[in-house]
Amino acid sequence: MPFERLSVVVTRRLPEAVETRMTELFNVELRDEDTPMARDALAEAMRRADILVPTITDTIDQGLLAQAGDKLKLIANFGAGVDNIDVQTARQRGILVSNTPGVLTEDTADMAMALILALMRRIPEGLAIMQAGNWAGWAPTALLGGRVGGRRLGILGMGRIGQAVARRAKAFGMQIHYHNRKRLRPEIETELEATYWDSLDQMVSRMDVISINCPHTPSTFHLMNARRLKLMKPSAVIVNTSRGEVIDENALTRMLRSGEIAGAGLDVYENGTGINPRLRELQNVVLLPHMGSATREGRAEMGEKVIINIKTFADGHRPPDLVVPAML
Ligand code: 8YV
Repeated sequence: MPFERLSVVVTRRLPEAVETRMTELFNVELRDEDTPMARDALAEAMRRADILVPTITDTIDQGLLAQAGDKLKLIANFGAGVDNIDVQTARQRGILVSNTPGVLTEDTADMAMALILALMRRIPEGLAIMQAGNWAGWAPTALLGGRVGGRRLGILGMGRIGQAVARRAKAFGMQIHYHNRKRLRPEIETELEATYWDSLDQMVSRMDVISINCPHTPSTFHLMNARRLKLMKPSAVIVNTSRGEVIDENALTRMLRSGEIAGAGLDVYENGTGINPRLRELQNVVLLPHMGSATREGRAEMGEKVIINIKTFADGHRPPDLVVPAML
């Protein structure tokens, strides 16, 4: 199939350079508006496209896949996480799914570290005082945070991003602990000076900081449920740069309000933009609008990955970043 003829539908505005390159290579339909595509428009796009390029704001479930046209052969997700796509059903219908792993690892890990620092050193509170013109000058007891060095960091999900968080945290003098489906190779554990915990419960109960770095799958949904959150030390904080669904947001909010957990740094939320309003009222949280991978460089590289996946597929080969249900 010559790829010039392939019709590609992109559901969101992408960086200009990515859109330009796609226009040169494919018969591409781009969006003018930068809003999530409505479900009926998405269904329509899936009927007329050979290849769909969605993002996290498109939920491609069984219902939509059932309406897809025979033409649709590849869903080349602009994003690493694929929990917005029913990969299993897509596969059953002969539709391949690819993603963009690897290129947002370092940026996301930077943001996890930024959240840890912001929380522990109370940066948003300091900023708020300065912006309100309320600074009365230095005081020995003002805005005291906790020292980051020496604290125990428990990383939940020690894939590429988890390991990148570990490298950064180690440089800040933190002690690295982790829980993962699979234990890391000994040489990586040695390099990161990381302690493996087979029992997530035991790890959670002993950490000063928890960082969520696992993908959202049926088995990680609410992995940090009310029972596990209760195991955290009252002085501990939790950061999440992965997916909101891994934490029971309502339970977390309750415990932050009651002081059972000291703080939370969140870049992602259980129900997208529908954030628990009580969470927004709290002082001991740092809330960001899912910007962990939002660098110009990262977005350009994500675009390149999408293009390579499409081109490789069009050339009759397996896309390099093919997602197979067994990986999930
Ligand atoms: C992306 C992300 O920006 O790639 C991911 O999995 O979480 C984000 O940082 C987003 O998913 C784009 O679709």
